[in-house]
Amino acid sequence: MNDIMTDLSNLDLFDFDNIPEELTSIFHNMKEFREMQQLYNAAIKEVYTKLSILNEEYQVKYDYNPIHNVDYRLKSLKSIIGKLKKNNFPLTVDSIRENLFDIAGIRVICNYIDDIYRIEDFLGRQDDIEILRVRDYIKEPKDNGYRSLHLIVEIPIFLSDRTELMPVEVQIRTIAMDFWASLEHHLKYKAKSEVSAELKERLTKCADTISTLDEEMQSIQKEVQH
Ligand code: 0O2
Repeated sequence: MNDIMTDLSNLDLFDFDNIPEELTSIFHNMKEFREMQQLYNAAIKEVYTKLSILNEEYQVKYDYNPIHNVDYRLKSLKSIIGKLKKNNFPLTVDSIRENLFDIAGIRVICNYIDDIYRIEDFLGRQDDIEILRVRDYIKEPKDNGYRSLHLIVEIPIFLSDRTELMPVEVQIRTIAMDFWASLEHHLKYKAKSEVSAELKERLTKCADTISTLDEEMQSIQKEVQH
């Protein structure tokens, strides 16, 4: 697992001399926005630490790591604004807290499918974590073939004068699912020209192949363990 680091800025893409009228509410409350970012960052650290402890416990007890690696990110202000606008939510700091649940994001990459549900179960058993939402795109893949388990979990952050409950989006998937999602994301957002229907179809077929591969790897791994 990679080391956790802190980046509370995410503001470098903004031209502070030319802030559009509609965004003045957020920018005039920049102190509040930064305090909110700090809370989300703390929430990422808390969940990350729990996952590290689980992985270490498995390593010591069973000589096995359910987690291959963990990535995390704070949603950038640019994409926060994009999502608020897309959903017609007010462009205010309060609206971010009330309407968006993926400001803090953690992606857990596992070797095997069983590990994904092991991690969900582990998070659900934590006294201080509540699972607010589950979207299982493994049992019900998206039409394009996207597979991943998405959880919104809520974790308390203990501050000097109060406790804040913060949501974190946890995406859990296998290495193979992640491999597929990276290419699909790249095609969707980065490809300069329109992606052809033929290419999309090939990618969806790849998702099915990857799913079969994941199941077969899981089955072999189970037999080896026995
Ligand atoms: P980014 O930059 O990854 O953060 P919500 O607003 O959470 O209620 P949403 O956004 O539809 O509704 O939630 P969902 O379905 O749980 O998916 C959210 C995230 O999952 C996306 O974040 C992606 O990271 C990932 N994801 C979902 N569908 C796909 C897909 O078809 N392909 C790939 N590659 N990733 C997917 P964002 O919002 O795109 O932004």
